[in-house]
Amino acid sequence: MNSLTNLPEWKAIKSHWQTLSKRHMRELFAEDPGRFRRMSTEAAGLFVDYSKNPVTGETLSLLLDLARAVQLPEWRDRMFSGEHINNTEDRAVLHVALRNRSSRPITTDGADVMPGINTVLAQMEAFTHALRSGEWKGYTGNQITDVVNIGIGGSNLGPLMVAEALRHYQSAGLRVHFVSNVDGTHLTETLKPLNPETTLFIIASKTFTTQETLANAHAARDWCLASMPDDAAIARHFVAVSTNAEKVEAFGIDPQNMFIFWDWVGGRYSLWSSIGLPIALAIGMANFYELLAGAHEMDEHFRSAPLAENIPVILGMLGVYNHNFNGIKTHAILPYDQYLRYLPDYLQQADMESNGKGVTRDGLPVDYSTGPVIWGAAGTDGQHAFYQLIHQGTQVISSDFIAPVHSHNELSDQHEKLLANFFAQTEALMKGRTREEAEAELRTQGLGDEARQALLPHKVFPGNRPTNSILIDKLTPRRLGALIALYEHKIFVQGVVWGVNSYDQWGVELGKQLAGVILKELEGDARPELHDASTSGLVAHFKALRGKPAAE
Ligand code: G6Q
Repeated sequence: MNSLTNLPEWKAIKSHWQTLSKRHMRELFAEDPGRFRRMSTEAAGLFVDYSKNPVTGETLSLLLDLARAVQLPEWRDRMFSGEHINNTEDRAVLHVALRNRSSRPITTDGADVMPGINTVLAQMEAFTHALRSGEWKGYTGNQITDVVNIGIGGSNLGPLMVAEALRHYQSAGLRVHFVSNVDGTHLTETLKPLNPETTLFIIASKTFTTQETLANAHAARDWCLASMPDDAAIARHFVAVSTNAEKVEAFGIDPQNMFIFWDWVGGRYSLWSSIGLPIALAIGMANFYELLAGAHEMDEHFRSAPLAENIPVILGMLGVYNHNFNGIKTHAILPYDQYLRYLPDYLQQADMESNGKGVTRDGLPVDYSTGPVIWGAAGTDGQHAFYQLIHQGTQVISSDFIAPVHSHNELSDQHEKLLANFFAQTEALMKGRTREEAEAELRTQGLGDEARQALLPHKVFPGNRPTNSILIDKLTPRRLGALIALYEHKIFVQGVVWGVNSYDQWGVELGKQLAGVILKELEGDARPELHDASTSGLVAHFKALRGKPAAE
């Protein structure tokens, strides 16, 4: 029997919720004029309003009691001090060291990791300078104009999201592309407009054994060698980012062109390491350092701010509250900024791969719900698509609304229009629309009694949907770094409460293992006895059709 739900602090929140769940947020706002002031805060350039959650001051203090009961501050300190908190892989979790701009020593297994980190940063800086200045030439003496990052999961989503988020800072002369899917279409379509003589590939893989990445890397090498049939061309057009020097060398990449990182950097937490090389190439090393600095600012806030003022702690505990007490199973990420359109995808992996676990660190099944479903899209597109369900659907969904105060692209009053939608949505989700309000509105439209009564139920909105609002002065590298780090620490907080190891990913490993078995059958003899009837039938059907010409 797991002890979390038996903790007095957990039970106290449960009984508190029984009373509070009968209240509407409208009432909570009406009775407390100081609510916004008290339930909003700022750190590392991010302004966060969490007042539109169904909580009172008492709720927050009960949530912090729970945080203390599960030893959140102690776990946080264990992470920062390099303990092996990733127990199933026996590893430290030190992505915070990668952006430790103070260079304060951070040790794990008795050694300071900072000198190694700074050496790789210097190597990235030199390479970034050489490539962007044109000093680094391709095999035929041409300057590199296109960089293609080949990687998947954690070796793709972070750099992809950040490069897009900071597109404003990218140099016009160097384009960055990302190929992740083993579906040949992804690489083929990406390479179509490119010239091998001016293209550089980054093969990004922590393990350098991932099937999808290696398949794309081999195909990219063939593409290169087709026009420059000399192995020496590979040295000018391929670099690798990995922890596995042996495999990189076996692939044929010169170890001189390899950027290392370490096993204590989880894939989905690795954009701060040399996995961030495509980001640095796209926006320049000075901006990459800014990204790290913003994350470091948030790390310092998380490490030292009192729990009651600590934004990752507050958002993490509110998430637990909404998930486990308010019964909300899905959480939407809604950035009102086109540049942040990959943020929902990135956070989907960060959160769901970290906390989508059904056993505790000690391997005991949990008797409570963990990891919410994370999804979303950039506003206002989402408004014209799925917001309907958030407003009036039968399941309650919580959301984070994120927007910059200043846009990089101020066209007329378009930013005001965008933000008007942002504010209107969070207001509507909180307040809803009562029967009386809906009726009054219908009256103003001059509808007759019968038509009004028929429409009325459809025009009522329950409201009481929790939202957090995050306002960023401007989407700069520094602010983006802080925003990502905020979410990383929020995920950490929730993992500690749920007692899970947020840093392993056995579900991902399973996928890698199973696909390997079936691939052998697709390429050789099918072994129907290995599978259930459906899987065997599908494999056989696929193989039979593969033997015939495709329909035109
Ligand atoms: C992330 C996961 C997973 C991983 C990919 C790629 O935390 O472990 O998404 O990043 O499977 O792995 P490689 O970098 O080893 O190719």
